[in-house]
Amino acid sequence: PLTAPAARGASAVAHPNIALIKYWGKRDEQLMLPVTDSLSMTLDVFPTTTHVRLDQDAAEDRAALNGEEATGETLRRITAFLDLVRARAGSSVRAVVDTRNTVPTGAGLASSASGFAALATAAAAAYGLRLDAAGLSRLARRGSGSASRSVFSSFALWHAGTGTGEEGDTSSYAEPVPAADSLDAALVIAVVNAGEKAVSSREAMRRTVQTSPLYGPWAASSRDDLADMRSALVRGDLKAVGEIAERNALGMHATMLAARPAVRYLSPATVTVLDRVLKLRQDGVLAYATMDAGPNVKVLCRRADAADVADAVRDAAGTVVTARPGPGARLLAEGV
Ligand code: 2P0
Repeated sequence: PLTAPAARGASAVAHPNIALIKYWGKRDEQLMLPVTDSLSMTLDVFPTTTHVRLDQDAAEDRAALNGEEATGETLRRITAFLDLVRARAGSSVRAVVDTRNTVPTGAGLASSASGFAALATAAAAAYGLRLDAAGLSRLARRGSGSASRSVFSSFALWHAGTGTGEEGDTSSYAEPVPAADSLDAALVIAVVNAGEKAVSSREAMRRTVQTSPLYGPWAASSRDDLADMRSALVRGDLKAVGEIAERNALGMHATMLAARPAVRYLSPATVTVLDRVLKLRQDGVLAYATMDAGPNVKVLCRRADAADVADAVRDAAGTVVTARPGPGARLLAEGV
């Protein structure tokens, strides 16, 4: 019909990020407000590309992940996110979402970070929301906390924010953090197991905050880690960056091991890779490990050492991929 507006759409790309200071625990699950600040490196590998097209005639949102129709919890999360965008845009029009991931989903390889950063960027454009980078980061946070950081390139700090309700929502977003140009960082990703995890990070965080006696002490020490990390990045001190990142990640895993019942993402192959990292250090190679909500290990090292680090861990891992600091979320096309 002549009255129907033209179909509106947009596509965007975003990359995963790996936290050097971890986000673990929410103080508000509805608004996705974290307990602590976190700090990450956006990667230059495993992009997610997402297209959002408004469909005037549709009664429900539809989504496809790598060509497969989304259902259940996955579709519910995407619809809930689009509802937020629609509420801000004053729209009730449904959308068709097509998303392509190059990283295994739900394996602790940050697929929800790149996924919701790309969805936020594309959906904001498709629904005509004009957001600055901080606004986009706040919006992406509502899809998945870690997505707030993937809006930015290289190193990003996600502020936990203060207060509750609107004050909390407004004050919790990510922004770029300065790092010395001389900082020479690569991340060797040892994919020990690309299968989907048994306990979602959302459930694991909840259980940790509610039951782990180690949670409070870790959150307190994480504040010190963050301050130390910021100054190490500015100095371009890769050794300090690695030491701080490794202790912060091991501490996070300690909090979940102490939860009741325990959450253990680390597998025998994870520990084998950790042994190799220790051996590399004994041999004089700067190499430090960090692990997220899964058994995979990401090894921070100098670019020139990445090939040696990859060789050292290859027999313990299925796949090894080397990443460097990568780009922020970006709109690819609008109006299509
Ligand atoms: C992080 N992780 O800082 C931490 C470290 C996993 C371990 O952010 O519930 O998918 O969607 O906000 O962001 C993974 O949790 O969780 C995560 P929700 P998310 O990268």
